[in-house]
Order: sequence, then C-alpha cells, then structure tokens
Amino acid sequence: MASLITGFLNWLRSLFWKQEMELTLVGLQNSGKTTLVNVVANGQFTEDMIPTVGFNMRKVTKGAVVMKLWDLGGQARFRSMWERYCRGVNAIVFVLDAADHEKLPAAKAELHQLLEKPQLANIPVLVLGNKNDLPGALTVDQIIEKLDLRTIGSREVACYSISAKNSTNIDMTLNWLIKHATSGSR
Ligand SMILES: Nc1nc2c(ncn2[C@@H]2O[C@H](COP(=O)(O)OP(=O)(O)OP(=O)(O)O)[C@@H](O)[C@H]2O)c(=O)[nH]1
Ligand SMILES: [Mg+2]
Repeated sequence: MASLITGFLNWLRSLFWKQEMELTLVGLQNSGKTTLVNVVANGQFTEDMIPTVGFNMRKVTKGAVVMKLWDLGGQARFRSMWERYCRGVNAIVFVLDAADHEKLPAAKAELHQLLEKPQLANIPVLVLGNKNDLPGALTVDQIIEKLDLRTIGSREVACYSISAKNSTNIDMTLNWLIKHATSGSR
C-alpha cells in the first residue's frame, strides 16, 4: 500500500515538475558536439571520436529535465540540413572549436547564414567556445568579436567558454539552457 501511495505521489510530481527541452547542436566538424552530448549524458570523454554522419538523436534526463538533443553532422555536406533540424526547438547550441583559428571565418559564416533563416527567428542561441583546455583557445570576448555575435539581434544570445574534455563550465551551460529553453510538459 505504501509503495502504491509513493508511486502515485511520484507520478503526480512528474506531472507538475517534468520539464522538456529540445535542443539542436550545430557547428563545424570536429568542434566537439558529440563529445559534449556524451559528457552531458554520462560524463565520458573520448579522444577517438567518429565524425557524425547525418545526425544522432539522444534523450538525456537531468533531474526533472528531459532533454531531446539533435546532434548534427558538421561536415560541409551535412550543413544544408541544419536549418530543418533547428526548426521549432527551444534553443540552438552552436559549438565552436575555440582553438582552431583557421576555421573561424567558416564558423562565423555558417552561424550567421543559419540564423538569417526566417523560420529560426527568435530561437535562443547559445554559442559555446569549446576546447578551452587547449593553448590559444579564444576567450569569450574574443569569440564575441570574431563571430560578430553582437550583430545577432531580436533573440536571446549567450556565449560561454567550455571544455567538454575537462567538464569546465558545463553546469553554467546547463543552467542557461534550463533558464532559457525549457517548456513545461504540463
Ligand atoms: N582538447 C579537447 N578536445 C576535445 C574537446 N571536445 C572534443 N574534443 C575532441 O575533438 C574531436 C572531435 O569531437 P567530436 O565530438 O566528434 O566533434 P563533432 O563536432 O561531433 O564533429 P562532427 O560530428 O564531425 O560534426 C575528438 O577528438 C574529441 O576528443 C575538448 O573540450 N578539449
Ligand atoms: Mg559529431
């Protein structure tokens, strides 16, 4: 009987407290999108990663938040599908390899091209400068300048410097997402 009551109470609680969040991760190949998903899901970092072909969908539960994560392939041939998978999500997470200076112009162009799409207007954007454990990684201020983030208007935009490898600032990232990208399921 007691377990029945506990079960009922847990069910009731889940109705009121469960929050859902649907996110899409985009960014050039090798920036660390899949690594970040793995770190958020189970805290595991792997050096040898396989490039994402097409996309992966992962559901990860963090406390009372159920996150549906669309992890897209970053190679040029997959970028034309980014827009489709960003439509209607609660936030777009753009992952940048902050230590790869050569790819910065391409990252900037892809980000701005994506956010210009009318269907994606108003969707909050979180830019993550990943790999801040590597020497020469750009700081938040440098990323804001190099990616021209100030020109992105009429939506919530934030930028953090993280390391998926060392789990640096992952909590900050999740907190921002919970604040700006959750919609109650009830
Ligand atoms: N030093 C360092 N390496 C990282 C970090 N995050 C990811 N990596 C490495 O970067 C490489 C690419 O990681 P992925 O997660 O596969 O990159 P991706 O963005 O999913 O790439 P695509 O699927 O091709 O778009 C792997 O060797 C990872 O181990 C980090 O924070 N620091
Ligand atoms: Mg990947």
